[in-house]
Amino acid sequence: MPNRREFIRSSLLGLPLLASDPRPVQPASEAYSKPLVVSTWDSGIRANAAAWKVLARNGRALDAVEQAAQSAEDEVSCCVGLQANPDRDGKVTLDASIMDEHSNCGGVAFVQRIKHPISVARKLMETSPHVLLVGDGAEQFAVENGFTRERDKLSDTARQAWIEWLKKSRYRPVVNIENQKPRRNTPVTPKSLSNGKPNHDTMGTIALDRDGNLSGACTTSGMAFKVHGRVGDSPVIGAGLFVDNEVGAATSSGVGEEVIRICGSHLIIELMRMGQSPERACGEAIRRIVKRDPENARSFQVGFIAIAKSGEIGAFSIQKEFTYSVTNASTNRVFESKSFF
Ligand code: SD4
Repeated sequence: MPNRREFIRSSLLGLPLLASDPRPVQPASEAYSKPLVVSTWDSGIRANAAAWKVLARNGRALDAVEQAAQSAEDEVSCCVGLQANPDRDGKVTLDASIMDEHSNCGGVAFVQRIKHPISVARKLMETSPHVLLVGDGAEQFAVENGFTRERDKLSDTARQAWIEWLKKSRYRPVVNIENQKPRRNTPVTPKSLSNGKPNHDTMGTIALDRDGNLSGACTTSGMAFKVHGRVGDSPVIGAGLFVDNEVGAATSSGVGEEVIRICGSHLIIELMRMGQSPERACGEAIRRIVKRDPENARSFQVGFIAIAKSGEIGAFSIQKEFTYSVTNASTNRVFESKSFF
């Protein structure tokens, strides 16, 4: 079992982080020591590794979450970024947002051919008076700021998936998720999950750094085969991402329209401000979504994760099998959240 120093060293060297550590697991409702990073899904464990390189050197949570999002955007086998599934017209369109400990925030939506929308969002946040740019304007802003326009080309896997989808051309959100069957409230080893091809489209990452500051980032290709021009929750501050440095940080994955309707991430932070635990607040947000349309709620997934200023974390989803990854100096685990159904 690696000790803390080995763990940090292996992380810094970019080695695979621990996978099957048999230590008893801290329940999600307990506070984790800082620095700490939590990402959506089991592929979040790789995003966390990128974030950890920053956090382990006492870096800023903002830099850590940007690194996590960039690593997801880079990953060829991932479902985020330019290699992801396209919309129904065969175009990959990306959304991203970022928020720091001072409530600075930035988002870009409906961006094509830009590899790191998360960094365009950060650039927007840091250099302009605006918080959200879309489409051509966002791309123009990116190019003016030194980002390269990539080739307009689908990955082979995405092209195959799109061709398959065109046979029926029916838009229906896929409920889950990554092909794995973790037991409820037990840790899941990333190794045991890696055979499954992920079919989620979003990486949300929230972090608490050694100084006690919170930040978050959310990056997505959006729902696969969506209508051209559709934008989900991920670039919308308060929906797919929200950070309040006095309270906590929250982010989401799943059907963005449902998250936008309840201003999900903002709602969670406000419930936490009123004293609810991160898990309870995530659960309340999920209940509001389900309550609006209980019958339909069985057919789609939404999952939230949250970190409190204290280091307590929580998650909740509509359906089973929403997983999230937690990394700090003593933990590097994937958990399955509690779920409504
Ligand atoms: C969206 N929330 O665009 C994103 C999609 C997602 O796993 O999370 N997929 O609505």
